[in-house]
Amino acid sequence: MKVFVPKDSAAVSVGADEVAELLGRAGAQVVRTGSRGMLWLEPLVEVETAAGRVGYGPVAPEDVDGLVAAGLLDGTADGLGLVEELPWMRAQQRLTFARVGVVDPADPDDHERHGGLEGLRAALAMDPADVVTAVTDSGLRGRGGAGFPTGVKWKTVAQASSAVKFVCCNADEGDSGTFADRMLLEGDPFTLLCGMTIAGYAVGASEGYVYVRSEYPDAVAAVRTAIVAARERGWLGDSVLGSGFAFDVHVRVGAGAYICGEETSMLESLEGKRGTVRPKPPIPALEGLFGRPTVVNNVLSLASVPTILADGPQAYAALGVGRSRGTQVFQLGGNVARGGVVETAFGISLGELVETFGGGTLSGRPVRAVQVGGPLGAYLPVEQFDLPMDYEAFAASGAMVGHGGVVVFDDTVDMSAMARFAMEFCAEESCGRCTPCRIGAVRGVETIDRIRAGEDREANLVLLEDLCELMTDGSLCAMGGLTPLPVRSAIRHFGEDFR
Ligand code: FMN
Repeated sequence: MKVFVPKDSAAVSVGADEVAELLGRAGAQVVRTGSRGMLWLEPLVEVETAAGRVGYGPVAPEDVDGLVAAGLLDGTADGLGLVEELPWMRAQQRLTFARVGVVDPADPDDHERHGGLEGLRAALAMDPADVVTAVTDSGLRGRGGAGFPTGVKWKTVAQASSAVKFVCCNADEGDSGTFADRMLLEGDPFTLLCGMTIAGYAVGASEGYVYVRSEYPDAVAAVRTAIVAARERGWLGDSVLGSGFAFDVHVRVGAGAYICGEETSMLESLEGKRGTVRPKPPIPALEGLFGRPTVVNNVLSLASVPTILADGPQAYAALGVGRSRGTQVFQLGGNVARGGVVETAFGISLGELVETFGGGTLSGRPVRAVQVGGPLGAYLPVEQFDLPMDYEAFAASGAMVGHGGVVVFDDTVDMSAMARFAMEFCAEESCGRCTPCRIGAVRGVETIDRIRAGEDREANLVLLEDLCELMTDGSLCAMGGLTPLPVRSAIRHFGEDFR
């Protein structure tokens, strides 16, 4: 009987490799997969049975002998039951993550058996312009943070006249509390390659780059392995799936700068230069990598495209609310009882994510604040838990959905310290190209320090608000432009921590 053990680095960090080895020695046919995203259950071992996969977790190395003696290898030992039936899984709509935790990410046959090529096949049978239209009709918006409509971006690149165009996948994933890109790269890299190939076909590009942060060595290895296998299969190369369309993908590894996730810095870095922000215009869609028209999309945006092409844009667009269509892969982290990945249609409330899926705090203390959208996202109090996960609803509340990271804090958090951290982070990570970000963040730390020390508090709060306004309006990119979001939200919702 097949036994599945994640090779995902989150699972490995809590002993999955040892568990896999011990199960192998006990006679199991071990298949290494990605993680289902129920991180509190890792290492989660799954056993194939006639009824489906039965789960056991978390399994520590010292648990293996006992579980095997109790019947784990044929799924009869007492465990969690069928993994697909667990409430956490049943309540989700896994489209982008459909195969993550299910397939062996290094095995192209497994990918194909699980329907992984359907989207690419469908796209190659269409006119490239129709592929762009399908992505537009799906309502897909960039999952990297800004939520820009993917179809509009692709149309701009498709209509640009150039013999050379590129598709660049942004896998820098620098936002604190986000890990869905990594889990997709490690757990289902062929889906990303298919998404990039579809993008290339749609816009007329023949080369793609995946820009991965250096902190993700396992993801880098997984994508490289998948590229080699895809080339051998003819899924990449001179004639993708025999269509005559040529496309290849390369991996480039970053060097640890948060700003290199900003798309123009990423392009500079890809060109071998120091990652600093380029002024826009020109936009990357017209003058991107090496000055050529370039699609820059996040991992999750590109990895959502195959399912859109396979099932049709209407099926995707049928999910969600308002202008936030389809599903988002939310990531629960911080002080949360059940951390992990929740892929669900837009419109779920923040409270459902934190309480129903997350189970409240890990510490057991009351939730006080939640930061949504990475280090540049707003802090929200529990009074805002009925806010739907929707780009527009969040913007109207002075917050942002961003890359879908949700970081939970209990009532021991000092929000003036978190506001200070936002400015400190910006000062540390600013590329230095523009003054509001480079100098403003340093002045922001100093001002918050004075407020925290009780020096001229009211005057310094006014000064801080002035500084936030200047950074928002005057920064070259969203690094300095969004840093005021966590600062202002902390003051607005948790003003008592500044007094
Ligand atoms: N987008 C990402 O996909 N990954 C990142 O790590 C990332 N980091 C960013 C960091 C900063 C400071 C800023 C301002 C933006 C960042 N972005 C990141 C957003 C990108 O600039 C860009 O909007 C995105 O890659 C476009 O792809 P999408 O439309 O598919 O979201």
